[in-house]
Amino acid sequence: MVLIMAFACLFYMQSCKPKTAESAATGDASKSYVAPGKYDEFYNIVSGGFNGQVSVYGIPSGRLFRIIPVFSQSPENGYGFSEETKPMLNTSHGFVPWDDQHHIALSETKGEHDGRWAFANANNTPRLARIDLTTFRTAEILEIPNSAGNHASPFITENSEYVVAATRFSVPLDDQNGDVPINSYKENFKGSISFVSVDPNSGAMNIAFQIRTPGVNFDLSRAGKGKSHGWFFFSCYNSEKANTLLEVNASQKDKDFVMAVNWKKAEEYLKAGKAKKQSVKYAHNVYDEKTHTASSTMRNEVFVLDPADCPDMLYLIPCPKSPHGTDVDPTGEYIVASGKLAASIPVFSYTKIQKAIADKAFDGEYDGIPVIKYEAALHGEVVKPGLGPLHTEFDGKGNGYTSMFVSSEIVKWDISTLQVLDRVPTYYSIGHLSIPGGPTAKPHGKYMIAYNKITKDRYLPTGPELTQSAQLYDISGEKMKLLLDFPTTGEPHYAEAIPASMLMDKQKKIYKIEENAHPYASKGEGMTKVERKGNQVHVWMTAIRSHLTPDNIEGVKVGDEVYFHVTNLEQDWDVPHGFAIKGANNAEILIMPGETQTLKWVADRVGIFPFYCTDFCSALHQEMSGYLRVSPVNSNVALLFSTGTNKPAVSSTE
Ligand code: RUQ
Ligand code: CUA
Repeated sequence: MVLIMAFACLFYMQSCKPKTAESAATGDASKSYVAPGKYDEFYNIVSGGFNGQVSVYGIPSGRLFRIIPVFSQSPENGYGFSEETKPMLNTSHGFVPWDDQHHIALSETKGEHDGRWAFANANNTPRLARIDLTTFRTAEILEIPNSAGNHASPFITENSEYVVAATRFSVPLDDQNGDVPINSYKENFKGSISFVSVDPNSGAMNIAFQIRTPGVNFDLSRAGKGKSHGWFFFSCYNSEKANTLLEVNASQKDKDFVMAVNWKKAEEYLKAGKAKKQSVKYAHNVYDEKTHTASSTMRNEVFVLDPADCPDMLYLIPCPKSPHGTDVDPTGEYIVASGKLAASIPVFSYTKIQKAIADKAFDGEYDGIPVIKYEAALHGEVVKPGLGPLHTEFDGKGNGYTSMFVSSEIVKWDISTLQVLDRVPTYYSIGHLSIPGGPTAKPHGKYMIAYNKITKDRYLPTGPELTQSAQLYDISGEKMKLLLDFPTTGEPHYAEAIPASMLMDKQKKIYKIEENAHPYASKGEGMTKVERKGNQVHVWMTAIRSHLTPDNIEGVKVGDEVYFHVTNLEQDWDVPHGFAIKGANNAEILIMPGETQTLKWVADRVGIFPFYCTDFCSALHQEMSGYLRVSPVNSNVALLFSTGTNKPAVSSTE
């Protein structure tokens, strides 16, 4: 054995050097290598943080496939800029073109990924979005009333019955006078948890009910599953109800709480008419795949359950030191709570929680809600796991993996014995981590991805702002192994990963032109035209390799609002056309095969304005262009349009 080792050392010198990060990574590079023309094993759907978008990477390669615009305008494809998609970003505060996106939840059936939708949160102006995983486009956005800082969301129940959102900041309720002294926090500020139902066929979201809670701050949470299906576990901090210098004042108490919500019970109370109707204002935005157009509707009421009217619906479990995340293991029995400042990780037992409730093993109340005795709910603690535990994912083989922000590492531990089994460094300051299927009842395992907060010295420097980054680990063996660093776009927070086989065969390739129900669609070049309605000029335009119809437009006058309704006539996969015109001060648009999109453009001066296709679509892409003539306000140039024919010349000074 010694001989073999010595031989191996001689042969592979670097594998016997002390394990630096570099050697660990290069040693396993082949495991993350996806050869040209080969597909990745997983889609990794990653939050974009302050870019308000969601991005999609391949695992194990770390290659970036797509940036899905969700809560921010996208210059890449005109989302939020085109007339059709602007309503997606409408809110009760008006048009909000940029938000902060932190968490992802993939739809589930029986606790397992079903590959239908991804849900995403907007943190700042509280909203939930649903992304269709056949188009990788945002299908729906729902604003959340009575919320401020929609950080604790979205979390999904076992059959996607609900996506759930809890408020980060407690505030006075939307229908109350909010003009109160900030130091009246304890009297006037309330928390809120929203249960948003998901239509099992269409995916349509609707706020089924809200639960009014004490004025704590909510953080990451999980639905129960398996035996704990019907329950929800929210981490909460600031049980001190501090309203200033939270870094000190919200860390006074030794323990905050995990709030256990019996949502099946809440449903019963709702049915029994216990909820009160509250008038509020929130936007509901839906993208219609047939008209290729979004609509925004303002809604004005929610149903609210008050725990005072609903006994046995809420319980609190003490949890050390400002918990940031609560995670439920694949069996649904163990609830792992991570206190940002705690020196251990408490693991609660669902069975024990139920017994404690039955035995009334309570330690008094907090705002009228029973507090279960810590020891009565506890399965045990992971002792000395590292510093700053944040989030835990599972491999389905009985192990938990917890990210440690302060000590920059991931710790693997055994759920039943609570023994630490392994630890690996992350570079640096890991926030979330993701194991494919990690939050489900059936993790796919194999890999683990770390999403880091600091990258200093890992990549070529790019001025004051460095790239954001993720790291890929192999978790198929007993020891975790670092395979790859890959940069990400935006700040990655939470992410989920799903097997490629669940999504790749059901991708939408084109929109059928005959199904295009856009009111300004031109389903053939013969339908193109230009029409004036007052100072609005509507251009019914088509795009097909390699010309735009019409490509000569005259008779537009200074001050006119010109609407280019461009229909892409292609019926082939991967042949979008773009449209841009000089001076456009919103954006360009990108139109998928069979789709119609509209760019609004205002004629601000006399002259000739070229327009062209912005997507290199064919050998004659550079020829895919045209001209628009703008005449003075009082000119009598008639509206003319054509492609391939020269109309008789008209002078504007006649
Ligand atoms: S949080 S780093 Cu925005 Cu998800 Cu825990
Ligand atoms: Cu169409 Cu370039």
